Amino acid sequence: MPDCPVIIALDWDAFYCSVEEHHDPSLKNVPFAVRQKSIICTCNYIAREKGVKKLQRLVEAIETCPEMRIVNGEDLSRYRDASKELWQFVKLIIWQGKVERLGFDELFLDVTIMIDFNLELIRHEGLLNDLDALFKCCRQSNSFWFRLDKNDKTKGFACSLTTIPGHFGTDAGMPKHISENEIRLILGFHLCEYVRRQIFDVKGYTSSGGVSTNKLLSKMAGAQNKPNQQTLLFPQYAQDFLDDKDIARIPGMGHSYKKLLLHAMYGQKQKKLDSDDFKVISVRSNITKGRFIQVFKHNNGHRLWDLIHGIDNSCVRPTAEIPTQVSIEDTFMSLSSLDELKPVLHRLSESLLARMRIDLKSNGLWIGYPSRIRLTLRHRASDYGARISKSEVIPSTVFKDERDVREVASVLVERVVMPLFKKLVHDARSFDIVLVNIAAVNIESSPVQAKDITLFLDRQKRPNANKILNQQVKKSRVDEGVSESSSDEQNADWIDEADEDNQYDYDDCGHQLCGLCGTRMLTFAVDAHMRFHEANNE
Ligand code: DCP
Ligand code: MG
Ligand code: MG
Repeated sequence: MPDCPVIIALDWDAFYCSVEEHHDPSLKNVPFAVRQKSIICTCNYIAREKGVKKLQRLVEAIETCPEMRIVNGEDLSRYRDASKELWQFVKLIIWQGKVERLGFDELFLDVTIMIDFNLELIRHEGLLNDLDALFKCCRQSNSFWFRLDKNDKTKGFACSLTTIPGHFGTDAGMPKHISENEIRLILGFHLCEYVRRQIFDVKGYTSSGGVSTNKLLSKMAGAQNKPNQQTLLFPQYAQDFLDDKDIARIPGMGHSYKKLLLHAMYGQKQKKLDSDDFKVISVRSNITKGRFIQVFKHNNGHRLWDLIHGIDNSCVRPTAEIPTQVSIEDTFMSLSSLDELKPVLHRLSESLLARMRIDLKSNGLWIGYPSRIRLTLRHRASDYGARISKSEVIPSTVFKDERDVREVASVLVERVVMPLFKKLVHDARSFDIVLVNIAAVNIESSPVQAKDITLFLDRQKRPNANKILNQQVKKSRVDEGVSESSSDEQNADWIDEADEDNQYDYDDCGHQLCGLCGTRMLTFAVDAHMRFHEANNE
């Protein structure tokens, strides 16, 4: 059997609450929730014990637990900064920085090379010669020094190869026959515990962890036991583990795909279904692969079919230090006049600039230089999800920190955003806009681009800069024109969801509208919110 990858998934416990507790320690040990508009986006575990639920309406949550304290969580800066800090901390432990961020509070760690190295050490100690015998020996005798540094023997931690520091994913427990792959996963499980302990000791955050052979299985294993616990899932038990789960829990499936699928499987009889009919086992046994794939468009069928069988070939893609774009977005019932539109453009531009100063600066210096500003709109009359965009070279004034954000935002609106709007909306007297997104794109790590932009802005004085500009314009044509997007497509591939977040693609208050109840929420949290609806329906 080939060597299996070893993947750790981490999810911070009651993340926004933990961040708030760091800010205000008086919140520790009392029930409290973080609110965004009229919804509880999360609550601490003390509140959960009293019956409060994540994504509950504020009014209902207060009825459930009147003594609960409420913290406003509409400004996401604190959460974003804490999320970045924790990710960077974990990256220091994991070789080659193989750490991918998913949303604010989840990480995937590919620790395969760390495990390979340590397995070799175990081999040298002769411990792999008779694995079954090893497991029959006294536990204490199997103490192993897990090395965290190839060149420094002193950096590491002690662990016992036959001890499982947490839960098994299924009741089957340890496999009967132990091979090297089981030892690899056990080592990964010890590493997971070490990383979680370090995060707690140094940063004060608790987390839940999952260890298995791919991202899907590790993530789902991690969700099995919370908070502050970890779960190990051996791949031979993956199908049993998945079969028992509600189909909507498969990342990328979500509420809308589940509905589609159930309709294809049971047609109008759906009302009589019970929760067993929603399980993965039921889907696998009641629909053929061909029919399953037919139900989903855009090639997602193949991927989802693989996922429900525990197959996930997607790699852990280390998240780049610098995002590929920073964007701010908001949705509206209707924007149909310039009087309504202009304040919106100012507000979004201001938020974008503030965001850029957080995401693209480190230790007071710019580390990412976007070369263009892109405006994206959605008209009410357009097909569902159709967006139109155009971009323009960024003004150099954006990088002048000494200037007030409001002042710079006015320059941005006047020089770039309004002209882009006029290009996109041919008749500025007649429009009906439901979505506005302003983004800083084509972000490079080198300031060379920014110098080029300065040259461009002064090109009348320095005509040679036109050559550089033309090259930039050609490059940027790629992101112009019409781009299609719908919530289903965004949910279609959970790895793409991670990409969205890597792009730091946030709306103004970090919200998106739920199509079912109109609640506003973070884009990456839509799936969890849909599960909330679903739980209520069942
Ligand atoms: N979040 C949000 N809106 C949602 C879902 C989540 O704003 N619809 C935010 C609040 C959470 C954070 O994202 O703190 C992470 O989401 P999780 O689902 O991981 O929830 P928690 O970390 O709060 O709790 P848990 O301990 O269950 O992971
Ligand atoms: Mg969490
Ligand atoms: Mg999470």
